Amino acid sequence: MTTKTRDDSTRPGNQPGFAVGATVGLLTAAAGLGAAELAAGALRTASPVIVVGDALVDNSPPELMALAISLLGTADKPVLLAGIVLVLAVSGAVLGTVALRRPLLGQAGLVVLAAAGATAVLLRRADDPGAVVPVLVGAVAGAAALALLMRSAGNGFSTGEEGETTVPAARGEADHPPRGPGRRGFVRTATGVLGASAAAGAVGHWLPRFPGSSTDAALKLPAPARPLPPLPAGVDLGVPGLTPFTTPNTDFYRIDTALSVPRPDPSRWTLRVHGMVDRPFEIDMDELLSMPLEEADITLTCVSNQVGGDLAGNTRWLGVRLDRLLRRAGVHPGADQILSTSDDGWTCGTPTEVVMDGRDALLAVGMGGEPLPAEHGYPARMVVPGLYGFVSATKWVTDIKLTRFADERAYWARRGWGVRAPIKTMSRVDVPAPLSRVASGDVVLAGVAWAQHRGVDAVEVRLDGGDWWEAELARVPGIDTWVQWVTETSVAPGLHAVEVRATDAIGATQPSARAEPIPDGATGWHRIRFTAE
Ligand SMILES: Nc1nc2c(c(=O)[nH]1)N[C@H]1C(S)=C(S)[C@@H](COP(=O)(O)O)O[C@H]1N2
Ligand SMILES: [Mo]
Repeated sequence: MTTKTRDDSTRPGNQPGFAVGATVGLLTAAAGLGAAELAAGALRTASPVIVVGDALVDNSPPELMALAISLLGTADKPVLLAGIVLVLAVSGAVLGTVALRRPLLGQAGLVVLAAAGATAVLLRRADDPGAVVPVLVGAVAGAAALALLMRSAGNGFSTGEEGETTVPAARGEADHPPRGPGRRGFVRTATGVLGASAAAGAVGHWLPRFPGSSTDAALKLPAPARPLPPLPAGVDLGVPGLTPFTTPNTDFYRIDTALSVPRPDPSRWTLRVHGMVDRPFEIDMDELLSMPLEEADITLTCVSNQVGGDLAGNTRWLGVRLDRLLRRAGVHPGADQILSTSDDGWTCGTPTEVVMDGRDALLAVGMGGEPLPAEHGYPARMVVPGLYGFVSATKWVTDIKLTRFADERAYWARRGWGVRAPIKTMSRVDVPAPLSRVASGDVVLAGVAWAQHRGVDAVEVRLDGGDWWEAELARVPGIDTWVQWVTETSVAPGLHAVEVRATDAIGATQPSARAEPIPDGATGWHRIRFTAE
């Protein structure tokens, strides 16, 4: 041991400082998390962090969730999970500091944390009591790491060399034989615990992706019985910076309450259609794929989309018509709600009359020429043109029950969101990008507009609050997709504002009044500013 090290570690009473306590605690938390993750991976059950996150999502006020989605969009999940890990880390640091002085209190704190975690898991996963095992494994690993680290810290920081054997650690509780391995020994133990925790966590994370547990691309989709013609030339204006007409699957926005992506096995997947029907039935993937598949171009939109937001995507879907499945079941009159449930228990209420009115409402199995990606509902999801996703687009769907709005309410309806939610007419400026700089003189203005299942008749633009003029519209394959728009104007150097508004095919122009997304979709004109120089 060098003199320097000795000086640093010789504190009054030879008591390890806060930094050591915090390190012990953080590593205890890391060990617990790593072991839990490993157990969850090995048992193919949910990670406790995810389950606690699910419980938080389910029980958080709808206003908070709306705020999180609109502020963070797709990043809401990683932020929530990072928050949980952070809370655990801070608790660990506090616990470690306490433990160095009062070891029993430290272990008791660990028991309390584990009990809280176990309770959350048992409440949220009542259907799967095995999900509590990773919490217990994590608690045991945490306790072991805590004991190990405390012994090592006690040894390392009681500077018992050359006859100083009589100096006890604080209050004698962390008292250990002073011929310990010293500070370097503590660092070694700490590094070992950290390495083992990280390795366990990484392996646990990687385990569920073993071949056989993940089922992506296992599905071979037959060709559509009624293929659509290729998209008409001219759907894409090709303006740089303008949202492409077709959204690649990898860029498609993702919104859902699932903190870990459900991965139902298509060979075991079934859809049950029941409730207020004459002939309830259950259908598996083979039978579903033996039915005629159709294609439809549909722009999906999230109700949480703010004016100017990007929670919308367009693609060519492939699936079985929902009205065909419902006719097979024979829907009772009065069953005004299609209550669909996903593999992970999320529910969605869709007006029956909308699905049955002849539009291309699909039980989709493919998008963008591929099976649905896991994040977008593999192996099957609903898509209904004209309705926001939260009332129509159930991913990982396994159950469809015909019922009445008066009798049952779906996930978001119970949380204060709308029950019938047709997509509101919306338009957005993509070019110039908000707050960008462009050369003065002629500038191109471009964007997208949508009014699904009504169609967009006109898009108007104005500069700096002046007169509205009509933009040029690109072609569209039908009334269920967005449309690109483009126009040109001439601007002097300086700061400028562009506003846009769309009129649907019924003749209704987007209102200027701003409304928040909750309960049934935002309104208002999108306005961007740019500088010409
Ligand atoms: N199972 C499940 N399906 C769901 C949701 C969900 O939370 N869980 N969210 C819905 C919402 S709010 C929207 S906007 C769309 C988004 O679909 P996407 O993620 O494929 O873009 O999925 C819908 N389907
Ligand atoms: Mo949504």
